[in-house]
Amino acid sequence: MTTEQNLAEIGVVGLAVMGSNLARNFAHKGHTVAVYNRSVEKTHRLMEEHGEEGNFIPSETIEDFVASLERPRRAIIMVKAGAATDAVINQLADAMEEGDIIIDGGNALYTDTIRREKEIAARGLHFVGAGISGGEEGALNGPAIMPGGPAKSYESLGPLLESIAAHVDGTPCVTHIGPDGAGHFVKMVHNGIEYADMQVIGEAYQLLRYAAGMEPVEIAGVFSEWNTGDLDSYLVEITAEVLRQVDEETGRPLIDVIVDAAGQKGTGRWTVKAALDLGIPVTGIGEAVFARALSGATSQREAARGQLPSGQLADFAEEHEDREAFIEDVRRALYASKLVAYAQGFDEIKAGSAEHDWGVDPRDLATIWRGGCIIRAKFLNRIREAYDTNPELESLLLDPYFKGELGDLMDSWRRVVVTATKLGLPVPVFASSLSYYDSLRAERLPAALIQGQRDFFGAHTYQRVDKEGTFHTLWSGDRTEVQE
Ligand code: NBP
Repeated sequence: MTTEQNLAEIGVVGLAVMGSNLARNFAHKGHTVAVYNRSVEKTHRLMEEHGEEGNFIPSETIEDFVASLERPRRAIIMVKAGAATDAVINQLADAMEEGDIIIDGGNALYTDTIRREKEIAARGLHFVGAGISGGEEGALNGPAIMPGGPAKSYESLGPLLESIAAHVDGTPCVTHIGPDGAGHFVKMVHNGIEYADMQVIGEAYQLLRYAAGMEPVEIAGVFSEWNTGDLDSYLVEITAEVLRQVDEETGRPLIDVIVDAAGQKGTGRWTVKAALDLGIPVTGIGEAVFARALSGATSQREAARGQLPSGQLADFAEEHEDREAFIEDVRRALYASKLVAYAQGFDEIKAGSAEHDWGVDPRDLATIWRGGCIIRAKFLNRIREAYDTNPELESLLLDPYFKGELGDLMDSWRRVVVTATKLGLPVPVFASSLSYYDSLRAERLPAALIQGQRDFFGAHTYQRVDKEGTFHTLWSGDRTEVQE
């Protein structure tokens, strides 16, 4: 047990990869940290290996853990999302008192967070669902943090979180996102954007490798070069590292010995499901999630490989004498597709915020995602500027700066999609993003025909371009039009 003089400012429950690193981060910043894990071995290991790094108060029971916290008590849960989180929340709530704050730093589904916030608030406690991005390294050295929950709790929690978050140009990568599930919703969409960003990088790699015939180490050089310009980002940087890696056992590029079936834990899928419910087309994220699923459909791919006809394929060398020009085209196609994916992600956040009345400010996200998190990128400064200029932007793509960029990127983007199609190389996000873009800018969409079909088979009615009202054609009668 602890004395009144020796209480912890913050506590961490769950000392696996994320929790132990987060606890060390708090300790490194001079905070006294209470730590607890269900199985005591992890607590012992943390104390043995890192106990000297700062002031930790380890506990072996949740009651001792709660008693070791100063008031209002602040405890961050870093356990497996789902039932484990519910179990820990209940244990903490039983031991805590009015005004104390429970923070869930795991990757919870935002609807769970909304439910938990209601339940915990009814018990007189504060509940904060906080998205934390940056993986193991971020948790230790500075993550991006997206806390939701009551604004009041941020008064007490904010300075602590700001001290451990990543900082960019002196600004901490954390801010209060909005009530109840806002933080976890925003973290979910962040992960969805991450899926799309990784996929467009993958598509660029695929083209340089299998269209231009470049070796992984050469492509690594291209990505390093790209990382000095508009595409400067953590994901482009680590792509070069992965492509440069040589497998010790075989001497081959590591990329060539990794099975090409991508895993997923669920946040990308959640982003798409939520977007479907909100009616927001996140085509880039959706295609990226499906691309992972297709890559993992190994028996179906095995059955189709070399079996399905390709049709007449073009010869890359014949059509592309200037390899450097093709590489630049691919860079531009990547940039344009990435822009679409971010624009769609921000659309989903805007819609989610409106639906739940969260008041999420897109400028905050562009600011806190610049550091600590997986999608950190220079380009987020531009997004921040876009929303600074016009917080009510209909689409990020309509910002004057990005509109100008797209003007420069368009021809390359179209050429790359055509080339990929002629070579039979899949580019689901490059191609679908271009179709989204062309749909957005289209004078007329075939939706008029769909309305006609719907009216034909189901009397679903339609509106006219030239007058107000709702109309129906008597398709199985004399085909005159009636006004409803
Ligand atoms: P895990 O997600 O692997 O969870 C392991 C922890 O959960 C251990 O401390 C374990 O305790 C505890 N736990 C479980 Br499982 N069931 C429990 C229960 N019923 N009661 C109490 N504790 C229980 O840990 P992680 O990878 O550190 O991630 C923690 C959270 O952070 C997750 O929600 C994850 O989605 C999220 N996150 C992870 C990353 C990442 O890069 N890994 C990034 C961002 C967010 P035990 O030791 O007794 O089994």
